Amino acid sequence: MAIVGAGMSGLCMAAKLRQAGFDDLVVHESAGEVGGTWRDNTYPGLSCDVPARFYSYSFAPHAGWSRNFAPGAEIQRYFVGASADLGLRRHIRFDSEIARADWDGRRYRLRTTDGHTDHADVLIAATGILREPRLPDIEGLSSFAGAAFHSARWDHSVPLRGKRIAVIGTGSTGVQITSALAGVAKPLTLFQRTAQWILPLPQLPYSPVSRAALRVVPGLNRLSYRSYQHIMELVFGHAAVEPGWQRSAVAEVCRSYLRLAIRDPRLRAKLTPPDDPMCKRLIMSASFYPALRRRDVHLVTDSITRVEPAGIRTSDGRLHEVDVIVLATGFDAHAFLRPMELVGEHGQTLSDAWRDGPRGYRTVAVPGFPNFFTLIGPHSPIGNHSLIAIAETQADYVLGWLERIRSGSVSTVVPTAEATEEFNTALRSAMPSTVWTTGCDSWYLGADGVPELWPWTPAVHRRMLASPVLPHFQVT
Ligand code: NA7
Repeated sequence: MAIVGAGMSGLCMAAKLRQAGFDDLVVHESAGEVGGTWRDNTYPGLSCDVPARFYSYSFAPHAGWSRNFAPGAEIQRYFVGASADLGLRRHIRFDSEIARADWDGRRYRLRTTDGHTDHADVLIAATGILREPRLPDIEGLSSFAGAAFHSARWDHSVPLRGKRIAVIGTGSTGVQITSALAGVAKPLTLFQRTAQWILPLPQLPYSPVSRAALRVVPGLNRLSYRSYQHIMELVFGHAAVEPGWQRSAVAEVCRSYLRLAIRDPRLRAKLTPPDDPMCKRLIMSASFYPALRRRDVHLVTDSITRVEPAGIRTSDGRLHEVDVIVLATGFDAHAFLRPMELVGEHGQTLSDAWRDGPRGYRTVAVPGFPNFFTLIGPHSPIGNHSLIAIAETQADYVLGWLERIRSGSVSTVVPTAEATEEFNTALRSAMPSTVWTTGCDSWYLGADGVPELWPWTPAVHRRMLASPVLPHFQVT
């Protein structure tokens, strides 16, 4: 078995395989360490917007989280620790980037970017979604005389204290960076193209006593995980996909918070989003609005016309002179697997199969590509849910097929085009009830404007992946 990627989902799959007694597995990781996006993102203020007690593997609880929303560096340490504690590191081939995988009728022939070859009976893509930084197409960016870098490629050699810093982008990343650098930068200028709704969830430290209690009584950790899961599913799981009290409540909290936290009507007008709360991914922060109230933090809403050696020129003709430009402009969330090329039955490439956008069978498989599975694949339930919980559901499902392959009852398995079409039709017809179609642009939307998300609750995802529906597959 070959797993591509040793980020959160690749480690999850490897751990489940090891627990089930599979030993013949290799995890190909293009970088030199595990962790995926948590390894790559090291920007100031980075933390996860899903509660830490829920954003961890259910099979590897961690009592040591310092806060309710864990800092990025702690999460990265957790993955490195888990990869060692679960005995996964000997299965990981670091600096091994798969360039191509060809199905030869029986198995996949893998080729790495440095020319090595390998074979796998089963190929599992765990390549993540927020991997490829999206650089803005702003004229003159390369002419800037100071330091400019994407948030996921933070240049730690650049001094920040007392510098004039520009942050472009107001997604979760831009908001976290702004909150962290307010008071450090002199001044910090935030360039906002579209205002975003903010849910004021504060960062709260866990006391040493509560951490010790969870260490001594592991049941408390499980209880905590389940409680967070229940609350997240009850509120956000429903709010995003169907109108109801959950959606109204989240919207009301966001609107009231803006009203109460920003008293200056001009600033409030600038910060009022044109769309409904949660249409774009909801931002959790209790420190962003306070940061914007500072005199040394400026919010610019005039659009950027170009970058010049001295700074950023906006449409009102003003030049904002800065020393550092941070591009918090997000990721190409649709580059599933790419640039790796996958070749399936009859020489069909995945690029061809996905010419009109990534489509899969119930988030885990693709017709025409036998013995190939995806974790956090197309239309996975992302919303504001824990992707770890989603990956675990998918890994358990894949494991079910691998048990069949191990027992000899199955040698190849591939979903039928009909079942995949039927699933995608149902998915599309459920989309209008979701909040993502209420009129905004975001990384959730595919090239055709349809959200590439799961339009039902996470519980429906679990039910759909509880066990394989055999007529949906071609099996030999
Ligand atoms: P996001 O959420 O995709 O946000 C990107 C931000 O960058 C967003 O505010 C964009 O404005 C802005 N942007 C993008 N291109 C430009 C240009 N050319 N000019 C000005 N502003 C621009 O990425 P994040 O990294 O913050 O978060 C990604 C996910 O990581 C997040 O959802 C969590 O799941 C964790 P726009 O709104 O498009 O007008």
